[in-house]
Amino acid sequence: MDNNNKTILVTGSTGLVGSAIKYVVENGDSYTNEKWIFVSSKDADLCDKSQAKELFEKYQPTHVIHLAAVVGGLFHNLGYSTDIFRKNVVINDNVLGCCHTFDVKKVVSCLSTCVFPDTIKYPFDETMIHNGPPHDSNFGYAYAKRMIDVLNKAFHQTYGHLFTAVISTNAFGPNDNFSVKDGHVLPGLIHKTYMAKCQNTDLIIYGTGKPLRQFIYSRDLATLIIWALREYKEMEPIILSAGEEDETSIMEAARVIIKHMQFHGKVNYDTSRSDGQFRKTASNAKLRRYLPNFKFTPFDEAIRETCDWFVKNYENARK
Ligand code: NAP
Ligand code: GFB
Repeated sequence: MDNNNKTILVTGSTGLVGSAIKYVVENGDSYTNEKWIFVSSKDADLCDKSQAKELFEKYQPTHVIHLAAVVGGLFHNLGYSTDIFRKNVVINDNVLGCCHTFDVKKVVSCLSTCVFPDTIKYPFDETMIHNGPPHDSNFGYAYAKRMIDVLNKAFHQTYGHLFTAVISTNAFGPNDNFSVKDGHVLPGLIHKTYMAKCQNTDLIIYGTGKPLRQFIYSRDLATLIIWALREYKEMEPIILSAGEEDETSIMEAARVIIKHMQFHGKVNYDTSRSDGQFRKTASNAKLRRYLPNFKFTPFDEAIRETCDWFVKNYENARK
């Protein structure tokens, strides 16, 4: 363990991933030499360079976990690519620029497996990020995320900084955005199943249900991001994902949600809606070389916890 005192600033900490990091830290995964600071857009609008600078001046972080971003599921990405690209590029430039100015020792930013090209061989690995255009459904988000990798390399090449990134698969868990319009598939389906059950209506699943995803529970992702901050010394990114064998179809994921929500009504597929990228299978071989024994929460258990959280927190959940 590194015994130097650390002040760790977590941007985007009111979101799905940030709140999971807070949960993990507050439930025991914290060292005495670590001071954690969790911030959101209420503390500073990171699109605004001067607000970003004031935030860094105030907290003087030695380490940063950078999560703040405009984030959404497939249908949000299809509708708002301009806003998503422009805001995320500005947020990332402001945050990494401040990390440079304020001499931050280490930064871990969060990319997504949608950064990978659409047409390359599976599984993706960390060397393939820039090997071709991303899937058209989320090119704005994907290109903005790719630029974090470019900035990390540039800061390393020019100044020797250790600014790195993790690449997460589709995450879910408590405090997710359960908006049917803007959120990701699992929170969207949990919300829709809850409504269909309450209103005695059919559940409509978008698309064919055939696309495949590797889902990750936000609390597992949080544990791995904290590990990366403390232990991962490479500037090159690392994929944080369960194995390829855990790839699940949307149809199967919906079945697990329906079981835990105890929904007994009819299920229909709206095939006029986009399927998005068919698959984005990522290799976790690099992660397994570092952490061969890390245990991911079984999908069934993580979905049960998330459904329970949503029902219990329905009034205040983001939706
Ligand atoms: P989220 O739930 O939508 O949370 C986004 C966070 O960013 C919130 O805390 C929000 O603050 C903050 N934020 C947004 N705009 C901001 C601004 N202009 N200034 C300051 N803060 C701002 O997102 P998430 O799912 O936790 O995602 C966190 C990170 O993981 C993102 O970088 C995302 O790209 C990455 N990631 C997510 C997934 C996934 O499936 N969710 C997968 C791969 C990678 P407020 O609450 O104050 O608005
Ligand atoms: O999580 P999601 O919205 O985004 O999942 P991606 C989209 C898949 O789920 C498509 C199907 O195949 C949809 O047709 N689906 C079925 C639904 N029902 C629903 C529903 O009610 N809501 C939603 N949202 N989808 C995102 C990227 O891709 O992955 C982001 O767009 C990000 O940029 C994220 O990288 C991790 O998995 O397709």
